Amino acid sequence: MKKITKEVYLKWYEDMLFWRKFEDKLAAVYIQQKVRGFLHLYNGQEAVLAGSLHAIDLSKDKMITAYRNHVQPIGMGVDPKRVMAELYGKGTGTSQGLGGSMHIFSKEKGFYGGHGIVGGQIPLGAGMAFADKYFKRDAVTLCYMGDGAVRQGSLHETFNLAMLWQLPVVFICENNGYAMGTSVARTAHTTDIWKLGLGYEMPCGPVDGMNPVKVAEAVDEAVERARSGGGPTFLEMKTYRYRGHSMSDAQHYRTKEEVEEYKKIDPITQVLDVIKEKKYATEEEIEAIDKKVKDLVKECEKFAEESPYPDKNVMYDVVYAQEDYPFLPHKL
Ligand SMILES: Cc1ncc(C[n+]2csc(CCOP(=O)(O)OP(=O)(O)O)c2C)c(N)n1
Ligand SMILES: [Mg+2]
Repeated sequence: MKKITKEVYLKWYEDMLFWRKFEDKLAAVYIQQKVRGFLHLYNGQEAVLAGSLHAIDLSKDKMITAYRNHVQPIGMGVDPKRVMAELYGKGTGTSQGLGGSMHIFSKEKGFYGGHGIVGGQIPLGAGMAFADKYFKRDAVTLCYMGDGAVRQGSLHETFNLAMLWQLPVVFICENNGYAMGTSVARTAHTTDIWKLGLGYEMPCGPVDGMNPVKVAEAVDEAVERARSGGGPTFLEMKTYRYRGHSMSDAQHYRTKEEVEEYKKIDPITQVLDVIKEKKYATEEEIEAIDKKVKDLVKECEKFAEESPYPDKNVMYDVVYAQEDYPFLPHKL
């Protein structure tokens, strides 16, 4: 695994803080009705992304996830200004403002969405890995899902084929304890989700998803296995989301105390503690990072606010009538 140096800790701190503040800003502008529709925020789960990014090769590896998907593309290299513009429904957004919150996508940066159907991305992730294996491309796919997705038939059918064909994919369940308002314990006999891999003889295990070091180590091992032809892995990241399922969630299913307990092991605080303890940065240097993050969030907001809505003619480019289906080449 690439060494976890001082620079990595500082990058983790800056990245995770930026993702957190970016989404805090989204929550604020959502209340002002500048961002509409559904909005599912990632606050609390940032270590899963930070650790994963350390373990992959951004120049060739790929990522696909569910609808909690604003910060992953940023981690993969998509311009955050364009992500915020997409959420505002503006023409400068990643999908010209036509996708919105649940549908961020960037083929160029290896980020394949953004999927609103629970469990829908699981077979797609395996399909991406199948294509890479078939065309002999050296790439690994990270396929994320929530704890609510693992009881879908799509996961089980996919696990079977992914093992049969030894696909270069890492399945990562982000177990944040709840599927909307339903706790894992209310929907399954076993709350150890990682054990689902055992039935398929897929390498699997639990991971502390609040600590980017633990995440990086586990994902690195899985990515190396996939890259060297060893097939898929299933990891269960034990994590937590601080905000509601979406912005309209009154959160009657959990206590404030429970949320506060998890904030004690907050991933950003954990990383900052190491930075301070090992003297990786002075107070002034940390303040400079905080300011940089704040300024970048402001820049994203300004860009989204000032961008124009998509031209009406765009509608004619994405809705089409096909007369001799299925033989016409698909034009987007
Ligand atoms: C097939 C399907 N069934 C139900 C829904 C409604 N739904 C949206 S999110 C969600 C909960 C999923 O929870 P989880 O997989 O744990 O992800 P999290 O929101 O915690 O990230 C449900 C049931 C849906 N979008 N798709
Ligand atoms: Mg969940």
